[in-house]
Parts: sequence; C-alpha cells; structure tokens
Amino acid sequence: MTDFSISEDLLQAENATRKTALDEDYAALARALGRRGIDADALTRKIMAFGVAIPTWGVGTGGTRFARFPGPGEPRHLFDKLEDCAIIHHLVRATPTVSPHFPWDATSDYAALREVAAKHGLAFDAVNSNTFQDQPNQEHSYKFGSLSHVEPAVRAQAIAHNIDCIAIGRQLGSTALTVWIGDGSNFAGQSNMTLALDRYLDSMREIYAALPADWRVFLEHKLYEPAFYSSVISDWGTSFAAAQELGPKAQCLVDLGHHAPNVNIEQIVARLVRFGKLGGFHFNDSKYGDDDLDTGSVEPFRLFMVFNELIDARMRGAEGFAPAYMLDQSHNVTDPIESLMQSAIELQRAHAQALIVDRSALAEAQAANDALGAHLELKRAYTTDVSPILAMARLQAGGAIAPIETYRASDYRKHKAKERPPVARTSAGIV
Ligand code: AFD
Ligand code: MN
Ligand code: MN
Repeated sequence: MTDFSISEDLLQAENATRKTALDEDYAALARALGRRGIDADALTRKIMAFGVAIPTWGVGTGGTRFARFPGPGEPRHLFDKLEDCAIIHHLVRATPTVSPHFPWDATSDYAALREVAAKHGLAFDAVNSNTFQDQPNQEHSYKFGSLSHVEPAVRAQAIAHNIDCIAIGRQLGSTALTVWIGDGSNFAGQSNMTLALDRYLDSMREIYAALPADWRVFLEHKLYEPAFYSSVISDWGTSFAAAQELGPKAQCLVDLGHHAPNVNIEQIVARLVRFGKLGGFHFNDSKYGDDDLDTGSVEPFRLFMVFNELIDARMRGAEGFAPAYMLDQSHNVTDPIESLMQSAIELQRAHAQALIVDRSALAEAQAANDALGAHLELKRAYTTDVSPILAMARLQAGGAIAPIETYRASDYRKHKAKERPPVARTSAGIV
C-alpha cells in the first residue's frame, strides 16, 4: 500500500511564505473591485463553492496515436488514481469529485471503492461508458459501431454495458451516465445515416428506461474520430434532437474539443441553455481538433465567453439549468497532477471573470446598440487579474496559495516513483 502524502506542515509552511504578499494583493484587488460595486469577499465565497470533476483517465500520462511517454510514479490502478485526485483536491480545493470510465476503472467491490474515495474526501460524478473499444473476452466487436450497429446482438451488448455502468454508478453515489460512442462511417455510402441514427435512438431508449428517477444521461457529440466521414452523434444539433426524443432526463454534453473549427461554442452553450438541454461539459482546450490540451491554455477568452453564458443563465434563473462540470484532457508532456491543478484554476478564473461582468451595464449597452461599449464591459471583466481571489479561495478552503509550487516542493512524484514500480502497459494513444 502506498503511503506518502503531502503533509499539513509542508502546506502551512509553503502558505506562510506567500501569505503577506497575498494579503496585499487581495486588499488592492478588493479596493479596485469595490470601486466597481463588487464585494471581493462574496466573490471569493462563490469561487470556493465551484467544483469540477477530475476524469480518472486524466491522472495517467496520455499520448497521441503515435506514442505514449509515461512518467515516473504513474498511477497503476484506480486506487492510485484516487490518491492523485485527492492530492489535486487537497491543494486546489476545486475538484471534489471524480468521473470514472468503465471498464477501465472496473473493480470487484464498488462499495469499498466509494469508501476509499470518501476517506480521500472525494465523491463520484458522472460515470462514462466505453463501447468505442473492444475488451478482452468480449463476444461482439465494436469495429463497425456499438449502439447504432447494424447487428442487433452488438447493440444489445452495448446497451447491456451502459446499463451495467448505471448499476455501478448507483453504488458509487453517481447520478449521471455520459455516453460517447465512436460510431459512424469512414466512407461515403458505408452507412445509411438515417437508419444508423434510428438504431442509436432505439438503443438509447433502452438505456434511458434503465435510469433511476434522479439520474440524467449526457449525450456527448463529436464531429469526427474514430469515424472520419460521418459520426452518428456528430454535433450539438443531432445531440439536442436525440435528447429531445429521449425525454427530460437526457441532456447534451459539450466537450470543448468536439466541434468543427471556428464553431462558436459559447453560442452552442446559449442555445442548449435556452432549450433546457445543457447537461454538462468536458473541459479542455484545442488548437486544431480534439486535442485534449489543458483548459485555458490556448483560448482563454473562449473559455471566459462560455462562463459568461453560464453566469447569464444562472442569473436569469434559466429553467433546468444544472450543468455538470468535468475535465477531459490528455496530458502527454506534463505531470498530469500539475496540469489538472492548473486546469481547475483556469476554470475558476473564467468563472470569477464572468461573475464580475457588470450585467446591467452590459444589458444597457446591448439595448442601446452600443456594440463597442457592450464588448468593453466584457473586456473589463476579462482583463481583470482575479488571481488573488482564486488564491484566497484556496487558502480559506484549506488549500495551497500556490498549488504547483507546493506540489513540487513536496516531491510527491518522486515518492510515488518509489512506491509505484512501473508496470508493463500496452495501450498507446488518445487516452
Ligand atoms: C473521447 C471523448 C469521450 C471519451 C474519451 C475517452 O472525449 O469523453 O470518454 O474520448 O478518452 O474523445
Ligand atoms: Mn469528452
Ligand atoms: Mn474527446
């Protein structure tokens, strides 16, 4: 059993070296915000209440379709993964939940797993099913699809797996299932696009019927990959129409990297909010496609604009608005713990910036057709450095003023490299 953890003493000592500077910066920012009618302490409390789920697959080193370069001290199994998730939450205090993926995270005793997670201060968020890969000893292959496969037996197997995931999720205390399929076609003419969607809907109806009363199912769309000519659930329009047909428990999940280039993602978010179908997010960032880069590392303004829509929806009291926030990233060249900590902070940053938009001034400018004035209201919020608010939120919640520096000072990874001898792995790429 592994045992090294970051001690309270180290955390306190690290925080002590930064506390005076933080107090000064926080006071200066609070004065500046005060002049704009914003209460810094109230903002800090709102940031403390924000949480995003860590994907279990995110704490291991990812890779591309060409290679994977594992780092030392990688988690070997789900319990190691939970340990890493706990460190992230301990330092950042913004990641209280974990989103598991099955069968990658399969184990024999889920009640015990839930207990271990709870001891780490963690709970489980949406469970993810996997019918985009074949597992050893699996009867039918998903090479030509799963929930939309032409063969009823393959569809039945994929449906049963999703229903199993719900059963596991119940034991873990989860209340949502995320379904992403790799189904689609690689050649024009390979698949009847109408019938493939019909088959998907029939399959999803069976999964939907197995949802407990307080559960939701999130439909995750993706334009391409592994199917490069057509995907069955290709875009938010298809996802929305499918969720609409399935019923109120079905909602759409927006993975930021799953759209055509230049698509206006914040507008998609606004549309889904409007129709009560925004289920949640897989946050990441991208330059080209489904790059799964760290959140906020490429287009932070776009992330801010997404949060601007979310805050607008919350302030309007939009009906059925309760999105689930999850990260979905592949950490190929960084320590995944550091990437996930920074990504959670970037989400808090976008959230805080969206919270300080002067919404009545924005509405006035919009009503007066003052295009630049409206834009400048957003820019004023976006260009405000809210870092002291984020650091104060972490400190007050018991976390680290400087999570990455504190993590590095702890030598956590070096300790884990000793405790977790490398295991042979064959899987390369994507995840
Ligand atoms: C896919 C999707 C989906 C899925 C994941 C697997 O983003 O969320 O679970 O990859 O790693 O591209
Ligand atoms: Mn995703
Ligand atoms: Mn993806």
